[in-house]
Amino acid sequence: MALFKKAFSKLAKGLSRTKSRFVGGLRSMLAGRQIDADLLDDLEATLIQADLGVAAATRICQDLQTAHKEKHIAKGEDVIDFLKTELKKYWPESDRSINFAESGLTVILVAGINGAGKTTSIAKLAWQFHQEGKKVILAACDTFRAAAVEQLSIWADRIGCEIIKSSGGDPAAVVFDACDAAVARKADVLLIDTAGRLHTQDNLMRELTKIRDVVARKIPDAPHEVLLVLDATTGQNAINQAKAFLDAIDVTGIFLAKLDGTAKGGIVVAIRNDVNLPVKFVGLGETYEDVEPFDPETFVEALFA
Ligand SMILES: Nc1nc2c(ncn2[C@@H]2O[C@H](COP(=O)(O)OP(=O)(O)OP(=O)(O)O)[C@@H](O)[C@H]2O)c(=O)[nH]1
Ligand SMILES: [Mg+2]
Repeated sequence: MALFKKAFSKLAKGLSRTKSRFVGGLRSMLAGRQIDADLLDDLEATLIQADLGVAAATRICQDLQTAHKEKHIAKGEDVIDFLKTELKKYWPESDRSINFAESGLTVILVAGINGAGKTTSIAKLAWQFHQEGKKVILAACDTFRAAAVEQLSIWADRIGCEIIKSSGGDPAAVVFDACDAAVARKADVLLIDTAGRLHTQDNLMRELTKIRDVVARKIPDAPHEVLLVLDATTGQNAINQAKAFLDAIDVTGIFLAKLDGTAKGGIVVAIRNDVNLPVKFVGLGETYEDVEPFDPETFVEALFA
């Protein structure tokens, strides 16, 4: 319960922009109104504005119309409770957690476009696993910029975990070494940082596939998770990114960074609805503590609190 309260208040704070813009707007839009075609139009527009995506917005409005016809719901104010119940249904139980290896090393590959929040999100995961008593190793496979390796090293120092880097410029070689090191040192989790790339850059997407293949050859059943970091402030383009990365590296889940920086937290719903990928974690700030596992119950309650 204490854990729930902490997660709840962190999320509520992180979602404050979405809350004031989307939920605030929704409440005043619904107040004192009957459920009719006009209200349904306004609701659909509000949901689309909050980045839920057209498909999810349409689906929710259709379900609302049905619920109204069946007399489960009478007036505008009831729509909030209806939305809460509907939204909570979007994410199955299997969505919630990291798929850890049954025994031995768990490998998590992290990818995304430039500046999405990959390195920071890795620090957040590393810190969480470290708190749980796991031995964590980071692989600095963003070899494009010296500053990228430096950034990851600083996080590793702060968290107190090891980092594998190399002098060479080949990310596949770094990941090869990192897999060996993680096994030799009996690490529980290997987190792989990669360079940012646009989902439209074929050669760079192939490089990512290569990194993935090296991991798969070195460690049985690896990578256990392929997390795509999406910047919550990018809006619907995040959906296109997800589709392209899914094609290249079989993404298993989303780390949705910068949820604190957007007024359109509805993107969480669009990701589920439009790409059918689970959001596993949300980033809520710039320190390594600003992370929460994505739990729909807590998320929806915090959003409408
Ligand atoms: N407010 C907020 N800022 C974040 C969050 N996650 C990352 N950032 C910031 O976003 C910026 C980019 O983060 P990085 O982690 O360097 O992103 P990256 O994807 O590794 O970037 P490249 O390696 O250059 O492609 C930094 O200023 C971070 O502090 C978050 O959840 N909330
Ligand atoms: Mg980075």
